[in-house]
Amino acid sequence: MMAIDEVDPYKKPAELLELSPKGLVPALRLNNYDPPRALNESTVIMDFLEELATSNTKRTSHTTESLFPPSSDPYARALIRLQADNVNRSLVPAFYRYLQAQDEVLPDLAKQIEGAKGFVEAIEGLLTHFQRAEREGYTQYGLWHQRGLLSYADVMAAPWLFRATNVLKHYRGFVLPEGEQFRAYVNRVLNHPAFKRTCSSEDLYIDSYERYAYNRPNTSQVANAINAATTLP
Ligand SMILES: N[C@@H](CCC(=O)N[C@@H](CS)C(=O)NCC(=O)O)C(=O)O
Repeated sequence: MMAIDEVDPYKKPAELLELSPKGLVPALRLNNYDPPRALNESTVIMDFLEELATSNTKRTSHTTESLFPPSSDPYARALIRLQADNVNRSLVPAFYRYLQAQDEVLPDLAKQIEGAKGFVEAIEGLLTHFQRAEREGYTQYGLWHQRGLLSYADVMAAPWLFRATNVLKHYRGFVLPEGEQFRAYVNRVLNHPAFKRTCSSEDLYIDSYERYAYNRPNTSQVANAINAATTLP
């Protein structure tokens, strides 16, 4: 049984710091240990939950619940990991660079335009990975397939595509790139019940991301890392 508690990572409550040393979300408390143990880092948590599901259900091969192609096809699994890697190393930093870009003079929006271009390029980079999966015969891990499931890469991409539709729209007037396949993909992923269960209200996102939109100093470890052009925490 798993319970989702919402905490504010910008306030760093003790209950979060106990689980995640830098006070970043997400974090997972494992109550089946005494005393409880914890894990942090989104990719580590995802891998842990996937392996837990595999061992609990004695899954030896791919079932309809897996985030990955079957273990008998390591190449297909690697393609999904490439997609996810692209989200972590390109899409996420491009999202923050765009949102944090500040232009003093209104008609001169050069930095924000550059930020928007960088974010769109990151989306296009992700799409080339989906197209590659399709081209190489793994259509169910491409954009077009109407599978009922989310893949490991979809789970990584969805929060940022979602924030593009509310936070970036609100603060930057951003609209996601056109394209029938891409829009169908975004709709499918963002409306997936499993993804929707993890979302806060749109107002909460807009409120939390205000610090980035105005690049308020020392209000976020992520923002500081983007400003210093170092790796994200
Ligand atoms: N590498 C970490 C990054 C987690 C992260 O940046 N979380 C953000 C929210 S999306 C956070 O907690 N920010 C608080 C802060 O920047 O101080 C992961 O993938 O779990």
